[in-house]
Amino acid sequence: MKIDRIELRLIRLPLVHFFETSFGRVYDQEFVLIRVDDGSLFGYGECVADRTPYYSSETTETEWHLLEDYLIPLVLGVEFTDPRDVFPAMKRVRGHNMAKAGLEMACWDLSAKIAGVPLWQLLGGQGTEIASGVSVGIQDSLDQLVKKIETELAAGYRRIKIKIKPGWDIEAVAAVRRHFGSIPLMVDANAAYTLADADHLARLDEFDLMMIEQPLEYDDVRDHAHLQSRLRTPVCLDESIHTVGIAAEAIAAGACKIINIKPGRVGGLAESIRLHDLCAKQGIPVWHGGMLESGIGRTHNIHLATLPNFKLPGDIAASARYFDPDLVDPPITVRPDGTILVPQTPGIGVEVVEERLEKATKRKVVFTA
Ligand code: OSB
Ligand code: MG
Repeated sequence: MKIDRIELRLIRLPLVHFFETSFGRVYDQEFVLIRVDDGSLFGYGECVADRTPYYSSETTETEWHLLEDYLIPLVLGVEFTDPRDVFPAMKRVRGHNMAKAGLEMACWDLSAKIAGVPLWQLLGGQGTEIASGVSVGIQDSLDQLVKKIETELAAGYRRIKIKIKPGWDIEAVAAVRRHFGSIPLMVDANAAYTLADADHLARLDEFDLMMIEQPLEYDDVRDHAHLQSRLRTPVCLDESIHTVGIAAEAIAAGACKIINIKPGRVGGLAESIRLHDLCAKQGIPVWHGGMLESGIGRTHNIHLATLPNFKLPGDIAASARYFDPDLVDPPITVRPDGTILVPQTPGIGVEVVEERLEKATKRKVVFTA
C-alpha cells in the first residue's frame, strides 16, 4: 500500500439528543475525518477527539495540527506492506493517539479494500454480529432517565450504561433498579471522583452493577487499585488506558477487572489488537467503547469488536441514536435481539454519502505525494 493523496476534513454534525457526561453537555459533534487514496482505492478513518480537551487532552485542532505538520509526512508516499506498520512509523511523535488512530484506521480500510476482504478478517475477528449496549447521558430529571432507558430496552439493547457524577449517582442507580429490576447495568463516572469518595462509591455495591467505569483521575492507576480493594463492584478503566504498557501495569496492580477499548485512545487498531490480546492472556474481559462516532468510525469499531475477548456488549449503538442522517448509507441499525450485523463487503463496508459529507464539512485540505 502506497498512499499518494490524503484529505482532511473538519466535520460538524448535530446530535439527535444532547449528550451529557461529568465533564459537560454537547449538542453537536465535531471531528476530523481522513480519507487516504492510493490512486485506485481509498480508505476512511475518523479521529475521535472532541472540540474541547475534557475527555482527553487532544482536540480537533491539535489533531489537525499534528496530522498536517507531523503525521501525514510520515505516511504519505511511503510503501507499507502491512497496516500494522503504520503506528510504528509514527513512533517519533509522542502521544496524540487520536490523531494517529484516525490516520492508521484509514490505512486499515484501504488495506482491506486492496485485499478484497472485510476489515474484521484482516483484524483477526470472527463472527457475523456483535452485541450492542447503550451509554445514557446525565438527564435533567430521574423521570427523563427512566423514560430514556425504557426506549433503549424496547429497542433491544443488551446492556445499559448510565453516566454518573457527584449528585447524580446513588439515586439515579436506585431509580433504574426500582423500575427495571435486574437488567445488565453499569455506570461511567468519567473521572468525577477521588479516593476520598471511596465510602460513598461503596454504596453502589448493593446494586449489583456489572462495573463502575473510570471513577477516578484520567491518568491514575494507583488510586484505582486502592479503590478496587474497597469495592465489590468491578472497576473498568477507560481514560487511564492510553498505552498497552499502562494496561499491563493496571492489571498487575489490581486497578481494574475489566478494560474498555477505544482505538482512538491507544493509537489505532493495531494497538487495540495488542491491548485485546494482553487482556485475553491476563483473563481480563474487554468491551468496545464509543466516542459518539459517525457511521465511519462506528463501523471500524464494529469490525474490531468481533475479536474473541470482546466478551461484554459495548457502546456501539445504532446511527439513529446520534445522527439523522448519518454520513453513511445504509445507517447502522440494531436488530430487536440487540445485535448489529457486521458488514461483509471489502474494507469497512459502508458507503459515505458525498452530498451529506460536503454539507457537514467546515474545512478541507488535500495533501499529495
Ligand atoms: O466515557 O465512554 C465514555 C462519549 C464521549 C466521550 C467519552 C465517553 C462517551 C460515551 C458515549 O460514553 C459512547 C457512545 O455512545 O458513543
Ligand atoms: Mg467512559
